[in-house]
Amino acid sequence: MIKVALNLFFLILLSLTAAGQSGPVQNNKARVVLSLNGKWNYIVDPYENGFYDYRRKAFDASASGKGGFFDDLTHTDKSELIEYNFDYSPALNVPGDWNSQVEKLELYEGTVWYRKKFTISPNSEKKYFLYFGAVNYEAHIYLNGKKLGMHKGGFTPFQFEIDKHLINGENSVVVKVDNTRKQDEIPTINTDWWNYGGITRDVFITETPQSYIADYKIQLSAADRGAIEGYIQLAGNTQTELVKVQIPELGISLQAKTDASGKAHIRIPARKISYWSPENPKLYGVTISSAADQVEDRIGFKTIGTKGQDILLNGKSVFLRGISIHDENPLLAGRLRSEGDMRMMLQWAKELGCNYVRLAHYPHSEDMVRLADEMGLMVWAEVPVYWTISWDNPDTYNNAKQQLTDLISRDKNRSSVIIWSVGNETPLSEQRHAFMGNLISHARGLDNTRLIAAALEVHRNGTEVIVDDPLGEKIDLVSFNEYAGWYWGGTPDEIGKYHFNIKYSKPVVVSEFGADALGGFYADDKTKFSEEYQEALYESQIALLSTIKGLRGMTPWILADFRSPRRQHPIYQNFWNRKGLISETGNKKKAFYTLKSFYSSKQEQYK
Ligand code: GCB
Repeated sequence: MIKVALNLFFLILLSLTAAGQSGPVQNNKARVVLSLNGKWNYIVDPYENGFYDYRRKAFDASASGKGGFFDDLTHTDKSELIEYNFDYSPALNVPGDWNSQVEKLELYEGTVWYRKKFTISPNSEKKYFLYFGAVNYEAHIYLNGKKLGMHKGGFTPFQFEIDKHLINGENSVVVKVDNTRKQDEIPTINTDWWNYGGITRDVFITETPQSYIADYKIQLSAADRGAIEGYIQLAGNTQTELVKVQIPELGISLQAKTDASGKAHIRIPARKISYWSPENPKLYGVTISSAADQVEDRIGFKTIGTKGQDILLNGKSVFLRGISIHDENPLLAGRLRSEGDMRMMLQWAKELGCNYVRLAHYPHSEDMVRLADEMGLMVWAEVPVYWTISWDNPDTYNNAKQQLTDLISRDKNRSSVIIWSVGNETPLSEQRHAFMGNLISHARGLDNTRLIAAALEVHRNGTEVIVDDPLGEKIDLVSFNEYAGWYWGGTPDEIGKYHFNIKYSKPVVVSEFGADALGGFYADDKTKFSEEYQEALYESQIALLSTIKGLRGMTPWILADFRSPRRQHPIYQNFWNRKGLISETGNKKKAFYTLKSFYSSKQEQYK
């Protein structure tokens, strides 16, 4: 009864939130006219003095809409009272988190104001958007003192149309960024990663014609490898018009007519496609054009599916030789800032023998996913529905759904993405099943060309490790995190006594196992935090997991050490989660080679 009521409630919610949501222009970077990356002046504002008056009323909601730091004032009259000044304030690099740039902000959680001045000569025939790749977590955006809007969610892009607010000449953009953790948000207060605050990804201004290509999906049909399918969506002054898709290398040039809503569905028979795979990361140049607009992309074509306990990439059974990765540079702590940082991480995964990466636990940047396309790494992409979130709160659900929508919308043309994951280690309850179940249906509704998964938990009964979660019915893979030999189950030599009882006959892709090891700390294989312990654990885990008949992949935890306030041992951890196979100085630990050798045998087996 409760279940039915909850489902009904979520259904109503789904229909209420579906309307009017539109993400950023597809492939935004291909259209940049002005990058706002670089130095931004900042003011740390722990009491939110620049946002609320002394009665705690928001300035931007007052009758004048003025009074906050977003006015970006400087003294013009010596008798004026102004208690801030961006011009004389220090600067932070954007993209970049504040924690790793300013020592006193290392542990800061709260509000920081950012200000950037830029000059532009807008063309009245064009449209302009102010685009943010990601801001963690809550952002209030103002242009020339006017509020453009607010965005929540630290890892997904958003944009505002700014034609009406742009000035010919100097403009000021002010962003209030608040990374305070809150129970009802996504993620919630408790995570095992650093809560890096700030404008962590690119900011730019995009220019388009009045009628512009807002979105497109151009992918191989899930059902037919001989057809490219998808749509083109125009926006702005849309009317029925002809749009075109060209893929010169495949001899494709297709015209289609948009309907009254500006959308044209396409289906293109395509023979002789060189299918995308890790061995052959072939990307085709694709041009999408309308009467007024044109966008270029590079897209690979593949299918992914399951049959029994097999995962089929382009119809062929594959083993996912993976590793989990956080969006963090171990060498220069902080979020990955540039293509070089990202390439380093993915190159390490390649050296490990990977054909697959789990981009945990939240959307990584679009650039990372594009690099995976290019470098030939399949991707598990995830939203931060992590641990114990507020399952009963409709706002929390809407937030999770929006983040999932934005992730899928952004990366739906990326050939590397094979899996959308709706969450990690969420505890069993009716409310959680409804919440996650609805996210799964939502993801399927948005994209039928990828697998849907979630990292589940195991439960134990003696030496039996049980995977029995109602979500298992709804997802395509059996994926679980399992820490035998670390959080439970004794030392690595004792792992062998366990066996699995998995309720679902689907491909098994183990989403995590691992052990902390301080790089360069050598001891015996029973000494926690030593490289030998981690190495022995990898050997025993690989032996244990190999007993699972349907094992088709894994992403051990994790490629590189990463920072986490939960990890406090003063000798071994110092705020670092040490489960990396690579240390924070970039050294490969012993277990790196254990996994590498297992992957090389799997590569041989699945040739
Ligand atoms: C997990 C979590 C991951 C943690 C890891 C750990 O199960 O999914 O976010 O970092 O364990 O090291 O405990």
